[in-house]
Amino acid sequence: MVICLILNCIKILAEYIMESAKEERTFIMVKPDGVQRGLVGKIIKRFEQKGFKLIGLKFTWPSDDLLSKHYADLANRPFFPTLIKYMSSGPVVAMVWEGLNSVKMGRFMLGATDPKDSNPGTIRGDLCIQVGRNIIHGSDSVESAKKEIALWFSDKELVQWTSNNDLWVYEK
Ligand code: IDP
Ligand code: MG
Repeated sequence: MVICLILNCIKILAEYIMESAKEERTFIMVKPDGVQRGLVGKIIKRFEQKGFKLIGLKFTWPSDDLLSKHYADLANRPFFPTLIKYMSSGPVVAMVWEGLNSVKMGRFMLGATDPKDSNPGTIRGDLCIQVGRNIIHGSDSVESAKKEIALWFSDKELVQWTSNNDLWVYEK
């Protein structure tokens, strides 16, 4: 009786952990060159087809101030001024995608920072050539995803919804 109860508790806990893991979020942004080259639909389609759930979407022309905060970790790099100039040169599409391992898988889907090192089949590997025009951003860790989502979106802009797709994307 007691063993059954303990096993049931473990099962409930495991289910809870799994459900939380499915709620991992990543921040993905189509950069100004991706927008100008008409790649927004193609990029959104890849994340939809993978099975991730769209939680937030914003078409916006970011300020230097917002971009400097977004890329604060790179402030001392020699390419920082040109990076901010590039990223503020036009509108971007900022997105939040949710799903199991969305941060790690999102990075795989993007490919390497420098397109010359990105495998074919990845977004950068298929759709761009130079590191300074690499069309897309994706969070590099769960911690940075949380920071980036909070920087680009207010809580009200993130949509809670149930995707019927999830029944077929996940085992349970
Ligand atoms: P990531 O975008 O793959 O996370 P980071 O190292 O965080 O790569 O760099 C942020 C962005 O800065 C890159 O996506 C790219 O646009 C730009 N960048 C990185 N390294 C260079 C470089 O050596 N020259 C020019 N731009 C660079
Ligand atoms: Mg980065």
